[in-house]
Amino acid sequence: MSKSNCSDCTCRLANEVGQLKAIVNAQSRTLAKLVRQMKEGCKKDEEAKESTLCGLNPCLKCLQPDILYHLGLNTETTDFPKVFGDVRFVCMGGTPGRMENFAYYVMQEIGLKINAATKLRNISEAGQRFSLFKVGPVLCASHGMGCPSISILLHELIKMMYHAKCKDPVFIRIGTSGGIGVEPGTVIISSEAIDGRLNPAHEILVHGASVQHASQLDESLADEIKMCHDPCKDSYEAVIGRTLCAHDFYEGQSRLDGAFCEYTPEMKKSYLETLQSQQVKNIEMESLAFAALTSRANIRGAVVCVAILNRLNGDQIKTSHDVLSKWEKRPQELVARYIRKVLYHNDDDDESEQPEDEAEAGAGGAGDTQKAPAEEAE
Ligand code: R2B
Ligand code: URA
Repeated sequence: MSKSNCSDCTCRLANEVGQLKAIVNAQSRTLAKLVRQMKEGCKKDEEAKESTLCGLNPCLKCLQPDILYHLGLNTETTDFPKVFGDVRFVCMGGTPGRMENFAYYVMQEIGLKINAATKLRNISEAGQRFSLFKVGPVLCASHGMGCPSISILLHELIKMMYHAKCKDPVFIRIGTSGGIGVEPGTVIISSEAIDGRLNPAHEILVHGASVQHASQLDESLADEIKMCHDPCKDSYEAVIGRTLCAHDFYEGQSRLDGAFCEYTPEMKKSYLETLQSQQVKNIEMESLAFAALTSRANIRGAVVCVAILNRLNGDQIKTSHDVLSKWEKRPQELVARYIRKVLYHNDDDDESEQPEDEAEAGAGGAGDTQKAPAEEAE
């Protein structure tokens, strides 16, 4: 055997030993946790009887089965508590591809692994509308564009949390936006969502009448995510500010480059300057529905978006694809750090769950990651 073959082989063996070590470590952590739970008289199982969501449709319990049509799932063919009962974070973003990448990224960041030959499965493939991936306690979903689209997804994800009896799930939207007076590439964590009239409410028409739902976001969650930004190490800024949610990309955001435009550049300038004077930091298209629906259900919610241009300087997005994809990772990075922190540093009972180093964090819940999407959601 040549020298280089031999060192390749040693290297592969060392890798495999490392991976096995990680799996054994993760299993002993899980075992220790289970023993602790048994000692506590299965208190956790008792607590898991209902979800913590509030204000939901009282008829939900009568729907047998409940069909989550756009997710391609129903309560008869999927055991929701078993498959989704451990979900603690629901992350959503515009496109299926971005959310699939985020699922792999978060998997690595929270130290989970799947077999190299296995792929994460899109659990919602049958619905043909949204993509949905599960990585241990993290669900990653794509929501499409605009409030009607994210609203359908949220109704079905909230029902999923209810049927699965999830406890205090945190919902986070990660996305892109147009900045107002901020350097492109800045990450904006929304303090609240407002509409084009600067009202903090999501208006829907029910039976032809206007119904307004408050669009507040969880302030402490915004602060916790902001704290995951390191101004010394991160090469970009992260700020907390108000987010204007428009129902359109062009006229609704006062662009001059849409197919139609019935206002002047001066009117646009004046509107955007008014927004800036009212601490609006960015414009996007989903935060109103996201904030309204999560807060109605008593779910802590946050919106974390990168600004891909400064709207005070123009309308068209001229930044290269490569730079845009680098910027799009910034909200993902902060949110993954937040999730990692909650999972490994906040649980007072969980010293043993902390990853000792990157390799050992690797196997925590690997089987879980593989099974939930690939097998249990069938
Ligand atoms: C941000 O980007 C999309 C429009 O390009 C929209 O979904 C949003 O909120
Ligand atoms: N998304 C928006 O909704 N607006 C922008 O200007 C950029 C991204």
